[in-house]
Amino acid sequence: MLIKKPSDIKPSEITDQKHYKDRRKFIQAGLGLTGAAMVPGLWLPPAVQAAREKLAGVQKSQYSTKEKTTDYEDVTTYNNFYEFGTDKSDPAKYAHTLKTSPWTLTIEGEVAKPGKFHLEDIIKQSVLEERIYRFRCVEAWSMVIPWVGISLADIIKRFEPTSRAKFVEFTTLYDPKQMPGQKRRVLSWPYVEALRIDEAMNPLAIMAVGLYGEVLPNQSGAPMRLIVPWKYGFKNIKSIVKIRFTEKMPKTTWAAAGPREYGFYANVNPLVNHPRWSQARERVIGSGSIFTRRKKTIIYNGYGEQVAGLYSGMNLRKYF
Ligand SMILES: Nc1nc2c(c(=O)[nH]1)N[C@H]1C(S)=C(S)[C@@H](COP(=O)(O)O)O[C@H]1N2
Ligand SMILES: [Mo]
Repeated sequence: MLIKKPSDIKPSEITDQKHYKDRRKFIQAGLGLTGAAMVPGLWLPPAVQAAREKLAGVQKSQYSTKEKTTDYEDVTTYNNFYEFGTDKSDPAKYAHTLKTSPWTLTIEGEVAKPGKFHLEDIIKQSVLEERIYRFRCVEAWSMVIPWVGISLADIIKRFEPTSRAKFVEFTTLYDPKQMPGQKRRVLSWPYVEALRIDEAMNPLAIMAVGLYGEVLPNQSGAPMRLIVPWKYGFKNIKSIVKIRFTEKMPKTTWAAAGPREYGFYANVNPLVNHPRWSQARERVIGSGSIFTRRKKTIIYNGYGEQVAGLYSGMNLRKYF
């Protein structure tokens, strides 16, 4: 399913790809660098990424917003993926060192059917849907992104969680060779995120394997990342290798790094500010204008109808 038909590949795409790779090798050879070396300040074309592959058989979804989507260029060059550096432009430049195939997903903890699975097999058994979702980073910027995803609930059910499974924990790959940003201790690696199991089973929660109808580019969290559109961006963990079902609330990377700044729930809420900035408004990322568009942030990022019930009776200032 992830394999592109030869007829889909334009000859120009192949030559361009080769050209860029050769160019990169040439630049690096001149500087005496090896393939994975990071060169601050040296511009390298984002097209070092793998050839873009179309995903077949993607269905439309009733959960998609009709808002205008953020340009592909912005979605794939303005990223947070600290495993490849902390600048927004770093992931597009450096994430090509991540090898996304083959990819093994390990299922552990409170489930009847734990094990190691080939991601290809999981995807083959799944319905792929286009889900156009609003995306709101805790840094108060936002995008609208046409993901291609699989219902997280559908995936979870296959492993048959036990009655003790109260939380679902997700872990990103740890491999400093492929993810050079992990050589610096900007976060405690590997990146870990988690949801309460009822949040994970909500129909809005998906595992994204693509965007704009194509295989997920590495900088966007290939080959599979979590998307929970009513929560701040940092919950949307990328390049997942492990899903663990637990009875106790897992320790998550950002909540551990800054417990007063990043809560476990991280539900988008314009009334609960970050200690260092307001969450009332958001900067809409988009090209084509020198003016920065701003808009009001909506509670649960506008998905309250589907998710508010998960938090009824909870104090949202305490459980932020
Ligand atoms: N493994 C991993 N996942 C991650 C991050 C990260 O640094 N590492 N950054 C998070 C943050 S803060 C945001 S805003 C989103 C950014 O996703 P995008 O680059 O696809 O927009 O990814 C989230 N998932
Ligand atoms: Mo973020």
